[in-house]
Amino acid sequence: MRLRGAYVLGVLGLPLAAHAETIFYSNNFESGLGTGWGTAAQVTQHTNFSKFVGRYSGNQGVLLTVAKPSVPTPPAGSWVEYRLTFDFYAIDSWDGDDPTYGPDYFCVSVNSNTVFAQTFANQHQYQSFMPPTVGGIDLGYGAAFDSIYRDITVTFNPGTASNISVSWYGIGLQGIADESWGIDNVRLSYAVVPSPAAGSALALAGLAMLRRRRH
Ligand SMILES: [Ca+2]
Ligand SMILES: [Ca+2]
Ligand SMILES: [Ca+2]
Repeated sequence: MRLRGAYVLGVLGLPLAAHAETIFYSNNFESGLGTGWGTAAQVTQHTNFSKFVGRYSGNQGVLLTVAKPSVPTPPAGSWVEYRLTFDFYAIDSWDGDDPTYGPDYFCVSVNSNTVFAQTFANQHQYQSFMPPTVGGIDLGYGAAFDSIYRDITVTFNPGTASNISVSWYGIGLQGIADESWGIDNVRLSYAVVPSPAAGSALALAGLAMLRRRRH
């Protein structure tokens, strides 16, 4: 519940407009991977997707590790909220919640805590996540439909670790010719926001908006 509320807040820009956001990692991969990526990471180029990290299938995943920035001590009544934003490319015949061929999950964890776990479909509407920014249409690779989801935003608590390790991974996908994915435009940021007591009211408001959007 908190996850979806947080996501909608990011989409609607409510706290982003009110509180300055400091970006401490940003990469569109047009100049390559850069540092911090695990050995499975690779950059692929495609006309309709630009350069991105991918493609992956099956239960494969990719890891990014970034040093946790030193952040200012928040004033009383505030706390530091960390955010991960990225674009997700769902490529070819993802089955979403289909009982026979699914479920096909795409997930994200930060420092081993799952912060995103949603099903995606390209052949029908049966998925847990909201509709794509682009698609489903055939954008490339196999003839099956593909989808682009821009600016997926999740909030997370990095805990006391000195690094922030982000893992993106699929669960239950078939081979790369059938179902694959990539990520692009990855950003990590933080913002000083009202303390959880004040923030939870905003999150509930965001959740209510999401429910209206989905119906
Ligand atoms: Ca790119
Ligand atoms: Ca499948
Ligand atoms: Ca395709």
